[in-house]
Amino acid sequence: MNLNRVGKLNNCEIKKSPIVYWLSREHRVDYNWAILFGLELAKSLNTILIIVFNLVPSFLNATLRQYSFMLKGLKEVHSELSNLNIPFFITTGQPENNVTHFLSDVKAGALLTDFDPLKIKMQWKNNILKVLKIPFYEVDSHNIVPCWLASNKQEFGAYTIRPKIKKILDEYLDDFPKLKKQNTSIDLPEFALEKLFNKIEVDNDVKEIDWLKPGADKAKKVLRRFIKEKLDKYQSDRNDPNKDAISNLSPYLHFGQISSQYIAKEILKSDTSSEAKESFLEELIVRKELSDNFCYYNRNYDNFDGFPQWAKNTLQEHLKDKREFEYSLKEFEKAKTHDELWNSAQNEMVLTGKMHGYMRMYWAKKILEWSASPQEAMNIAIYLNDKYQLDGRDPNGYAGIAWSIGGMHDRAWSERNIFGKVRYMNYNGCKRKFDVEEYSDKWSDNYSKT
Ligand code: FAD
Ligand code: FO1
Repeated sequence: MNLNRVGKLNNCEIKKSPIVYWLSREHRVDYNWAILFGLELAKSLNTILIIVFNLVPSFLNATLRQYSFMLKGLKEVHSELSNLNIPFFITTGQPENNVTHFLSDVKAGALLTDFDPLKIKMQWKNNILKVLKIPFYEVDSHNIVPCWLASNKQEFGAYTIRPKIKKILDEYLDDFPKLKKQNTSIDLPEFALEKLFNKIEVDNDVKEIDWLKPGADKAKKVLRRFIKEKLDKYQSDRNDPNKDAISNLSPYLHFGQISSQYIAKEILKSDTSSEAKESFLEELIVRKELSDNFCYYNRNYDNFDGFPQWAKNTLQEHLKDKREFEYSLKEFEKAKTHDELWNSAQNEMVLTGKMHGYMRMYWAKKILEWSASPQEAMNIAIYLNDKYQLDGRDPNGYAGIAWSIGGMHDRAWSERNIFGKVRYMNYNGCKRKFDVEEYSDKWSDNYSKT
């Protein structure tokens, strides 16, 4: 495999003892480079690979909806790993204690984990690093081009990261080999799904959804349907929330139940126009990898301080502008604004766990327009996004919200009230793009289409 996907986080010497992969972001076996690296390392030392997932009882406002999607997906990972004789353990509680105890219980010779730019993940890793006496490797199986290689700094926008990614993309579109069963005398652990549900401490009022089924197998089915039935119209229809033109792959990508590299390879192989492929891959690769770049190099990805300087200045200058409407978090959450279109987008998210991509921009920009300050708007948008979206709590979400409210990865536009030079969006703009009434009827308060 291409070892550029692996980073070493310390200088400890490897021991001839089991290799432990602490799986956290990539909940799949196929195209999971950490598993392949772990198996190769274990084989070279004549030892075995063991995998552990640490379940935290709460995670960035996630609710039963997202935990259920995640745990059911992990059950499938467990069964696939059992077929390969790879023991898969689940610990519950805080990773700093659990992972270190697990390592000493199995007398581990090295630790691997998934690359993840979120602050909470970096904090977990740093705390473990402080006490670790064995090598600690980080593997990027989320980005096709490893995040730290695509660029060594925060990029200004898609236009600056695109050529950097494209220059080396082909090198990273390699095939994933078929994994061979490993020999182990360790008893394979069970996966007690119900017991895991009992360990989580989350908001049970945000219900599970059933229109999208979790797991790697279902993710591949959703991809196949997208390629067969929707890809050719993606470019023309993707900004129309009334049309079923987008892939719905984001929840699977968020939990690592499918690999973007696998998706890209299937798209490239498909019998579709090169324009359609280009348009989809721009989102899947350039936009998505730009989000990881943003969160990796900007520790303020979730607040006002992380915005570009021009946006901070202009928003600050317009801080005292009169707001015609101002809503509290509760009013936003209950979809009680004066704007039927906004309320419909909020309802779509609350009910289905996935707001259409085009509406997400309108939704977040209106939160800026109707909040006391840009920071408050950020707090409200992140809170709601992370609580209700299946794909929330993700670099794409933090980047999308910072784009909408703080001009991140965008340029200055003509100046106006509240927004200053941050790009504005309005109802009439939506009306020009799609049938606003059809969308509002579908997601208005009677919830009849769910
Ligand atoms: P498709 O159009 O089929 O795209 C395929 C994939 O490309 C997506 O799954 C995603 O990985 C990537 N992609 C598409 N659009 C973007 C984009 N603008 N930025 C980065 N990657 C993109 N995405 C999330 O995954 N989680 C979030 O919490 C999230 N919150 C957002 C909040 C706001 C305010 C905005 C403006 C955007 C947000 N996005 C988020 C980005 C984008 O809207 C979603 O990725 C997309 O709507 C997911 O649906 P899909 O998979 O059907 O999209
Ligand atoms: N990662 C973990 O390592 N352990 C968890 O218990 C866990 C819960 C969780 C719940 C909802 C959610 O959206 C994500 C969660 N994650 C968890 C992290 C996730 O796998 C991703 O790594 C990040 O959210 C995005 O980078």
